[in-house]
Amino acid sequence: MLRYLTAGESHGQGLIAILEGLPAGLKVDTAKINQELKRRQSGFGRGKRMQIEADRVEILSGLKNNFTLGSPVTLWVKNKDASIEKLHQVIAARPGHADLAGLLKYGFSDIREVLERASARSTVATVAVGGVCKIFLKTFGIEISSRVLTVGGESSLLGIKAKINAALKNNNTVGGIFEVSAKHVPVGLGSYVQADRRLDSRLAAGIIAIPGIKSIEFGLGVGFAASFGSEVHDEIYYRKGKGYFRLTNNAGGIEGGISNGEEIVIRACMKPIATLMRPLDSVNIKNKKSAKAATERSDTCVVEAAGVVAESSVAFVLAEVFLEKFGADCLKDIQSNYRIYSQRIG
Ligand code: EPS
Repeated sequence: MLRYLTAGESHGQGLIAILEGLPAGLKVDTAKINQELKRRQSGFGRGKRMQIEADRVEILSGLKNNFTLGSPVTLWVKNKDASIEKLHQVIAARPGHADLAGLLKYGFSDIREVLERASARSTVATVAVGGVCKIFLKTFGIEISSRVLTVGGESSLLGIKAKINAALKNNNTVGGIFEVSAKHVPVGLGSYVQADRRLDSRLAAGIIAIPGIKSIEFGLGVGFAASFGSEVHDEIYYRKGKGYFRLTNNAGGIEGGISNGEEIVIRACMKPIATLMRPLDSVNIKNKKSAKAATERSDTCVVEAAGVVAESSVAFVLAEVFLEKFGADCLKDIQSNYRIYSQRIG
């Protein structure tokens, strides 16, 4: 079983993840994980915190001479801004953030106690975990990427930049849609036999857990709702040497909760960041009088970064189902199981 836990506050000492269940014998290059962390920090519309931090991972356990031991891998990313004890109180909840529900749920008297962990800074740990999973998947030729499709309804690069600039100028924020795809995923990962074994349900759970994600679709997605069956199902062909193949991929690489050998294609919507420098109406939690929501240093647009985080969520789930199918202790055993399976299915 592949699993992980993360910990850390936005302005605490740093972010940590313990990833357990990787096979022994995998070479882990930390430079590759750092590349992913850097990608997460990038993108047009990122805020000032990204100029302060230069996220870099340190691996504290689970490796010897850069090879996994099969023991838990501890990933540590230090925060440069670790000012948690000195930061001011927050007393007017931001609409759209975890602030109010979190405050009431945990019985706090300062919204700061909520936002420190609810912050999307926690996705540093998600991306560190995803970075390791990507290294594992690459061993089998599986590659995951993402791209921004729209921001504020605009799809051209110029339109997207203009939208983000307008948001920046007006102290506003803007969301959008990104697409994640996974190439060379073998047929047969996940299963229809139980709800929690379906590949699409597991991928959806991973992506919707990223702060700010409001919708998700696979392949043609909502487009299925406007079509006849004959127009949208991916017809099946076979050619000797090539095996089974399709000419279309409306299913987005998953049928019946199982990967079907085509590219996995997922799109998700990231809402505009809830921290607005032109704050919305809220309530002072001390005296219950109307107040403008708290303002904090934040980002204008994080759709590109959210795509990078989603790649990590996809990488984790694909590594998890891959290990379930092909074994989990020793990389060489997994490689040999994978070879035998590939020969069987042709
Ligand atoms: C983030 C770090 C945060 C925010 C952002 C994500 O840094 P700070 O709050 O110190 O400026 O930029 O947080 C949020 C979007 C949020 O809702 O809390 C990061 O590292 O991704």
